[in-house]
Amino acid sequence: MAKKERSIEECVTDAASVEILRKAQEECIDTCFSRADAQSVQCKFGNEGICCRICYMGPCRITPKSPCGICGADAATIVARNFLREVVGGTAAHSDHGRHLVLRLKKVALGNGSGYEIKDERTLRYTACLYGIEEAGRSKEEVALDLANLFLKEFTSQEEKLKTTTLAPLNQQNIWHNNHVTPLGIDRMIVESMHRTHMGVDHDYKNLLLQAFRTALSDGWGGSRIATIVSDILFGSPQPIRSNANLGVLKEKTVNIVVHGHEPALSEMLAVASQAPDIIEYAKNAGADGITLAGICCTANEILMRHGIPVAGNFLQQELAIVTGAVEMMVIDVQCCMPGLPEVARAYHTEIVSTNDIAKTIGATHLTLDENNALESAKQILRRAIDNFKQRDPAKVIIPAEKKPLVAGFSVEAIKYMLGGTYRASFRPLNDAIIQNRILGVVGIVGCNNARSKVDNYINTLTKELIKRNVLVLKTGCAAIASAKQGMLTPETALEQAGTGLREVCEAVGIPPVLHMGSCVDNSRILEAGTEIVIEGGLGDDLSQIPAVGVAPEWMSEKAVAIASYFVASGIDVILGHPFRIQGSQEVTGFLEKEAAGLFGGSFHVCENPDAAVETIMEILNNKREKLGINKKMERKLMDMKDRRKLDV
Ligand code: XCC
Ligand code: SF4
Repeated sequence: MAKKERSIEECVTDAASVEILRKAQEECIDTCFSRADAQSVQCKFGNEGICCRICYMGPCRITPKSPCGICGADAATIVARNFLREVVGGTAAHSDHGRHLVLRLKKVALGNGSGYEIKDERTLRYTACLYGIEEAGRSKEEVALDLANLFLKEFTSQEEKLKTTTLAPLNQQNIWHNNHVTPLGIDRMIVESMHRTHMGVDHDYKNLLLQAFRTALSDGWGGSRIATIVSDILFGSPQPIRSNANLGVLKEKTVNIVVHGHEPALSEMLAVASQAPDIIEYAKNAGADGITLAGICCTANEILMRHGIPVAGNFLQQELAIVTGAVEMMVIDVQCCMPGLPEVARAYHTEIVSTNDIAKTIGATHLTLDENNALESAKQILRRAIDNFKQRDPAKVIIPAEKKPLVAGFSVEAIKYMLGGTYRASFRPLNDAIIQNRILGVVGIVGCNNARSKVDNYINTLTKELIKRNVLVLKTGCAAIASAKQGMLTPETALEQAGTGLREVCEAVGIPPVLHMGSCVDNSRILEAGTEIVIEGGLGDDLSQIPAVGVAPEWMSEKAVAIASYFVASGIDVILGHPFRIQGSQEVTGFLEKEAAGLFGGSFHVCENPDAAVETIMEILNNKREKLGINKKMERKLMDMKDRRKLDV
């Protein structure tokens, strides 16, 4: 039975996407939305995690009649193995991205940077200190080389615990130690997990799930954290910066180039190259007014955070950007780039250019970056896009007017600075605001969109309600772009939409109530922020005690599974907008949704709509506040406010 086709308004929320999805329909272009509708009802066994394809006696499925696979694996084993493999997929993606950056840092340190350099020496030296690397009196290259080598060991180490986990609060480290989930080298965690999920190895669902948490920790506190740190060193630590988001950032008279994917190395070079006088000249000679570089997904977040490059959209707008008919080239690298892009592009003049040898797509032009001459390579790509400008068919172009202003760039360093000023940069004012009940807690809303649900709807409904209830919202990934498209990343929004306490703080500090902290690897910044809150004092000894929650409302990728898992293993409760594929086993569900809390202080909660999520989140925050003994003060504060209101009258 085929699923019924959804209306455009059931698929997307923002005006730009509505307009372009309509154009796609009129032009008979298949998109992820129509393909989602065309997929018949999804497999129940797959969805519940009880289909095992791990060996060739199978596939085996668990049914009331056959409660075990051929080898005797029961539902719990099969579900837990599948879950662990998803965590492995996510961890591998983030970490391999991190590894490439470390290798680049090493090249720069050795003097083979070929256009890349150490942009942020302060962060380099600060990081070196964190890891006990001598930096005083040494050149930045010497320090960078030691740091790069130390980071490489984080991937390969066989026996040593992951050093980066020592950046976590001490109590956190003890919790991990006591539960035997402190990760060793990242690569070892991934290989060991693949071994343990092979046919006939680890069958104890709890043992498998603990390994899932351990592997995820090697992502959040390892691969992702390293990716963030090295990106900051090479490309600069983000500072608040203004820009715009949504398809309206594309321009009618410029050559439009959209970068999409995750690794910032090439997009950074393209950002630099797009400003070069010879390139702008080249574009003008081709009859354009200049070049517009815009981003999709996390590449967008990376160059937005550091250069203010506008955002064309999030995950499910990648095809829509092409359907505008105004994109000369889409440059893709790794992760979240749909294999269907070239098919959409065929209807227009857009050229899809893949740039990473580990990620090729049939129908895309593959242009590898010349490692020895990165800037010239980037320029060649841009010239190729400019040459394509003349192929644009004006009759096929519709660029929506819709775009919203935003402020992004909230690295932990930037937040600290905004809160405390140059000389007293610290989280103290935030902790105080939480203790005084002006802010009730901090919620990280992260992750993807999903073509099976209405794009951005859950994310934005939840965000709005939380800031109204005096909760500070931290964002990354496509969830951050969702808020950007709603205009919620501007300080002005605070005045209009935030509750009184949160508004006071945001006004005083000059920040929006929704802070864009970067790409998906930058979820490590949320862990870092939580650590700062713990270290600042007054809100508990580890991340499980602070009033904080993580939410992945519309997630779709294995990376999101890994992220959610390292949040929970770090003691932070995580709300999922739709469940993991674990429902086929009560044991696994019980472990992840209940027992995990006993081990780490946080667990998973499934809330299928934003209203349920708000209630669950407020209850969790309230419980944490109660345990910290800061709720009493809330009553007093509320009384104060009532008194004041009387006076106002
Ligand atoms: Fe991909 Fe990072 Fe998800 Fe967006 S949020 S759809 S993973 S781009 Ni990471
Ligand atoms: Fe079936 Fe066991 Fe093989 Fe899985 S590992 S496919 S349950 S026989």
